[in-house]
Amino acid sequence: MSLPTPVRIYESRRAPNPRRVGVFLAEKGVEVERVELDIMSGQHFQEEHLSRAGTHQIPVIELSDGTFLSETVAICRYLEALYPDPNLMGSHPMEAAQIEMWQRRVEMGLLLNIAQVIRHTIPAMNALEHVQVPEWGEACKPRVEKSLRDLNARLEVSPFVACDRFTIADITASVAIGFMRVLRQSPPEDCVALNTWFANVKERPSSSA
Ligand SMILES: N[C@@H](CCC(=O)N[C@@H](CS)C(=O)NCC(=O)O)C(=O)O
Repeated sequence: MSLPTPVRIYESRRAPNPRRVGVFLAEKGVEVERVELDIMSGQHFQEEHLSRAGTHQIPVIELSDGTFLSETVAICRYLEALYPDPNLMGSHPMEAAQIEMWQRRVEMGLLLNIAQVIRHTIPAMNALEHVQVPEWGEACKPRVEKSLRDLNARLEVSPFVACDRFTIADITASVAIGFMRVLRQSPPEDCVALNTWFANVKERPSSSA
């Protein structure tokens, strides 16, 4: 069966979720046309974009049969099936479950909380959030710190986030930590394992995707 292949990705290069797909594609060695949407001016709320996948959010990927897919991990799962090497989501059921477990932990514990701090405490982000609750942004700050320390503890006993090799869990975690630049922050200096892992991940060619 020949499966439809990716034609273009609708994204905003500064946004973390499209970046996760960009890094995933780069790790696979696959090049896809990139269409930049200006989300700060609301381009993604226009009908032209909404009609693609039925959501304003990015990333959205367009396939050769005209199908549009949204949701970062759903997109990555399809790309993993199309381009199995290198494996980034697990090569047997237990490994796949463990990678998904860690991916989800860093997505919900780290990336989501960093995004909430950014979206609710930076006035310019009102363009996306529409109703900002600065107290909520402040409440998420200790959650970010806890997630960073939990991840550091994990990386003290494992070379990568989910297992002994680079996976989608490392992509989510490293993109999340990179996103902290918007807050002019980085992980605490005493998170040595985390900072060492992050420095190594930044050396990968996919990191500049
Ligand atoms: N569940 C979605 C979340 C995507 C998401 O939050 N995208 C952000 C960019 S990182 C977005 O579209 N922001 C624009 C907005 O919220 O209006 C996924 O994983 O793809």
